[in-house]
Amino acid sequence: MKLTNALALAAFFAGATAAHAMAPIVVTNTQDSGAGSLRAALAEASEHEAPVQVIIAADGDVVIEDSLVYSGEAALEIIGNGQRIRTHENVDILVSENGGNLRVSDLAFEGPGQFSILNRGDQNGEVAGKGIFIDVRDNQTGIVELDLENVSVKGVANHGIHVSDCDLADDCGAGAGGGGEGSRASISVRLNNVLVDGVGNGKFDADGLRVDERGPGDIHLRTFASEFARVGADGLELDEGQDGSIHSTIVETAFVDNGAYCDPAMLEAFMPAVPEAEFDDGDRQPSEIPQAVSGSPDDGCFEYNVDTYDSGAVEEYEIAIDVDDGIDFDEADDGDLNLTMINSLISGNYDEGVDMDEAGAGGGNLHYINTVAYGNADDGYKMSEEDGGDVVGMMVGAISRDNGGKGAVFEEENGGDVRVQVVDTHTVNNDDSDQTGLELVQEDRGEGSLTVSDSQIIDGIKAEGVVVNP
Ligand SMILES: [Ca+2]
Ligand SMILES: [Ca+2]
Ligand SMILES: [Ca+2]
Ligand SMILES: [Ca+2]
Repeated sequence: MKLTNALALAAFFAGATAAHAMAPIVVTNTQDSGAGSLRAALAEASEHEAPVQVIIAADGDVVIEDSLVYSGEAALEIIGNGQRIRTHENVDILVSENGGNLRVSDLAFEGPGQFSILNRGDQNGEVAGKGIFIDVRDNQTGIVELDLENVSVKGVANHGIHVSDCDLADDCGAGAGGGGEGSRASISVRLNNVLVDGVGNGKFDADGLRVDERGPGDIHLRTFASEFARVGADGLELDEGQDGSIHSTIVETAFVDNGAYCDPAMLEAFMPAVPEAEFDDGDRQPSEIPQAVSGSPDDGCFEYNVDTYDSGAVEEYEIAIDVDDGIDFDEADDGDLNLTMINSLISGNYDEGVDMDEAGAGGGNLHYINTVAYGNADDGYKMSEEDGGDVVGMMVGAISRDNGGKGAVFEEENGGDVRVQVVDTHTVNNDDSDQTGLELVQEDRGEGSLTVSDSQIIDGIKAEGVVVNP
């Protein structure tokens, strides 16, 4: 893999040099189509086999009726000057349909807005539109790159930004438990001063930024000075299935009020009187418990789980409304989950603030440095690891308060250790002050240690299989 990536990188930089030799394509008007339009520039760029720049020299909004599509495989850079690209139609706004790298600066992308579970974008034959979408080729190799600087994405029904290396398109699901196959390529996403606001409200499971990575290859993410707010599903979701890891660094980025598409206040009326129950063997048959919810504004919002005994009788069932997180990573199969957050805010999200799940070989490495999680409906920060691999965590100058779940959770199953250091950190009033500022769990083989210094864990520590060094 290393050699393959190095060769691909060399090829990319050789290509980048060629780009400077070729004159940029200049957009001279704000028309939807025709000579001098952005659409015409993308069509011309698609003909080139070398990387190409498109410069939007015209002032004013570009209002489009249909998606802007780049079909080249080479890198494309679109340079704006603060223009808005708007549409009243429920369509993808900008698409790189053959996996070409995309770099965009100084542009705003605005969908129709006004979407909600009562005004969906995925009904009556419509396909919910995305803001910026790269579709990776099945045979792609190297690193697929998306770079956005001074960009905003608002008002689309589906994902605000989506990079898909998964052949099931929008049906890939999460990393663990998800499906689909992918290319050998890795994915790199860099965001600098990017705002993703009010997207993903027209469809179930539509995120602010979504990366689906399958087959070999990693996800590399860097965000700086960015914000994900009022997204219908997760502010940021990375799904890394099969071989490969997640490497992420999130700096000065905010995740605020995400995850409310499946609005609990509205959907509560469709819930059964008893949403969960356990039974002795033989007490209840599957026909005698509440059935899956139907007839609601979006039945996909209800998670329905039934476990049965060998006899066929019901052991337990649970029905829950599927709200979403500020940040949600799923890393499955071989590879690690690496997250470093610095000077960042996670607040008011409808499920967890930070929800990390790692399965298969490989561990979780978490650094929360000067981060604040408050007012999230479930845990402030959660890391769950299973199968082989360790959980290594560090909180420095972190705050977790007033969350509906626990302040911070580090839990590990099967082989592997838990090692967490907490320094200069403050937790208070999480889960109604039920002694759950910090929860550490080390199960099965392995050891656990927690070191806490210069910290105020007002709502207490729960440790299972973990030695606490005050
Ligand atoms: Ca891949
Ligand atoms: Ca993996
Ligand atoms: Ca693991
Ligand atoms: Ca263990």
